[in-house]
Amino acid sequence: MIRIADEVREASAVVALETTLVAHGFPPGEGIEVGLAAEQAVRDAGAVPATVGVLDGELVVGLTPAELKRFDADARKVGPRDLAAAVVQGAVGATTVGGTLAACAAGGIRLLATGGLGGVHRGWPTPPDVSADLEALACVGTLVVSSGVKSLLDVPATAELLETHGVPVLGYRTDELPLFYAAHGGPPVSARVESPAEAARVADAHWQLGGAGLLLGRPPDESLDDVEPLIEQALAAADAAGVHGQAVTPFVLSQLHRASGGRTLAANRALVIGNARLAGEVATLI
Ligand code: PSU
Ligand code: MN
Repeated sequence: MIRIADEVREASAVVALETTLVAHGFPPGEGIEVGLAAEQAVRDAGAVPATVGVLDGELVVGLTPAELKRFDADARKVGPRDLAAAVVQGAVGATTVGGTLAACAAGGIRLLATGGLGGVHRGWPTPPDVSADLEALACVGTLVVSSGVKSLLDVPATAELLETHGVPVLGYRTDELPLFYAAHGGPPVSARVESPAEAARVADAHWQLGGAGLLLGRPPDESLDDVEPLIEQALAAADAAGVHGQAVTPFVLSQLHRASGGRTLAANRALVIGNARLAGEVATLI
């Protein structure tokens, strides 16, 4: 039911990569290219990438490039609740951070890289939408490297919920939780770290002390500081179109890519690759 690639099984430093951003986070074709570039960034840092997805009745940990190409916009978005049905029904299942964390638990993988974590949607409790990423992170002993929480969400509420779940929120050379496209303006992190080695030591200590998941927030290299009005427009458009549940995040991201003239697309791509590289660096030190 779970297939772990030989290279992943044998490596000492592994970074899991998710496939929801590949299938649903970018325009057709571009997501696969971003996924392959993230894999290369992990390798450049000296670690082995394990891209995760459901394919041909198995949860695959370490997709080949040819397999990754099958994760297009027709793929199911697969969170923790969706894994079993996707496996049994032979679906192409693009795993979210939460779904990918289940594979990390099965494969003993200590690092995961993504663009932005899911979280509490704006306006909670209407809709009562909280990403399953948070519950998974609370349970699985993996360090997730992201540019914080996607800013189309209620980021301060998400940070509070992470505290409730005992998830350390580390800032990579920053005191503020990055806001995905923007470096500044987020809630305070629970601790700041200055190097991959320090992040690795904190994660290791957290696990020795009985903790589970951690978040390491890396600010985007180039901060987009004028996206908030576009986010508000995109959320209103989602509402007007009756988009809800799992479809909200992909809908809003693609609206933003269009409305920003591609600037959010370029930023998203760069931050995914940068996060993969940092995760690779930390992985070699754990
Ligand atoms: N990072 C990106 N783009 C994405 C995601 C992360 O740059 O599309 C995905 C991740 O897979 C994350 C998901 O788990 O968005 C959250 O979706 P939701 O809000 O429906 O829980
Ligand atoms: Mn959701």
